[in-house]
Amino acid sequence: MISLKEKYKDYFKVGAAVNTRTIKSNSNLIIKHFNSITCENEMKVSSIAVGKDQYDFTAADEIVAFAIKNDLLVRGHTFVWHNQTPDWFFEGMDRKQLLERIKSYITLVGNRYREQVFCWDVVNEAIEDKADTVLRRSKWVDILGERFMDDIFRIAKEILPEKKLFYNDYNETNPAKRVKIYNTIKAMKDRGVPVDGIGMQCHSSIYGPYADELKETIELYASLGIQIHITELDVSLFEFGDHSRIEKPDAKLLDKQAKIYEDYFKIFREYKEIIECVTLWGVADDYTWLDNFPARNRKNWPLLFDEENNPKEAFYRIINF
Ligand code: HAH
Repeated sequence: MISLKEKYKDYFKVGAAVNTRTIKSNSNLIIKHFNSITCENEMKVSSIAVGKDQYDFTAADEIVAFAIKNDLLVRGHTFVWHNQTPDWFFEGMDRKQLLERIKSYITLVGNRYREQVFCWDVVNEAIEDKADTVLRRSKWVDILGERFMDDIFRIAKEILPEKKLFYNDYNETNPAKRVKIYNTIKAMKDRGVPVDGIGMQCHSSIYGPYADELKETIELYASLGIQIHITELDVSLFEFGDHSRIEKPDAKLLDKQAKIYEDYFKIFREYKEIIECVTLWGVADDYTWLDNFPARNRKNWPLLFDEENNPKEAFYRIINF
């Protein structure tokens, strides 16, 4: 069977989110089909900065060693986020102190994985979903101020000048949200802030967003003269907010999913000049974060390979072109 990364070698890198379990349970698939990986959780601040001046690199090191051994690149995910960052990181910090703290954190982690990590999600999900606000309220904004992303990207560029630095977000095709993302990144670029690309997470479902919405969004972001990465692609079988269950997906559902993947990848190929990397948020349906989100313990089947690690209809549709 042809491999994804082979098929797409003239288009973009193909990546998958992994963790310390899946690099074992899905290792054959990862090695055969992908040339980039992202740590699902292991490079998040809460995984590494386990206590004040206490760092645990065990899991991230294990995954990076797997990447080195198998010649895979790594997307770094993520430095600054309102989520999965311990409270003590902010406690008693004024602006100057927090900037110092994040600077030494980025230095420590950025340097440790310098060889293998080719880009970083420097800031994750800073834009608000609700229509009336632009910036999401967070400790970062509270302490550093409205232009905290300027500071963070400048610091990251100083430490990691040779790496591509990304702003990453979800609901990125939503018409109101994408304009806010566009305006924010545009204003940063106009101020000379070193942001190299936008990460479109692409957590989707068979109910959308559809390829035309994706295309409009890619066009909009690309007009900023930056790169785009698809960073967390998966296609849920449930509409967002629907917490119902199914026993096993039937051919009709899997066909709908395959059609979404097919349409998406057609667009991705069209924009290969600006899309450098397309990453799926998992490897195979035997493990996906969507088994616990947004409904706990509700099985989902959002990826290209099934629970037995065999290719699904979606896989065939994206390699047959
Ligand atoms: C992403 N948030 C995060 O970037 C990633 O780090 C995490 O492992 C999973 C998903 C997505 C998200 C969403 O789709 C809906 C609401 C909040 C966050």
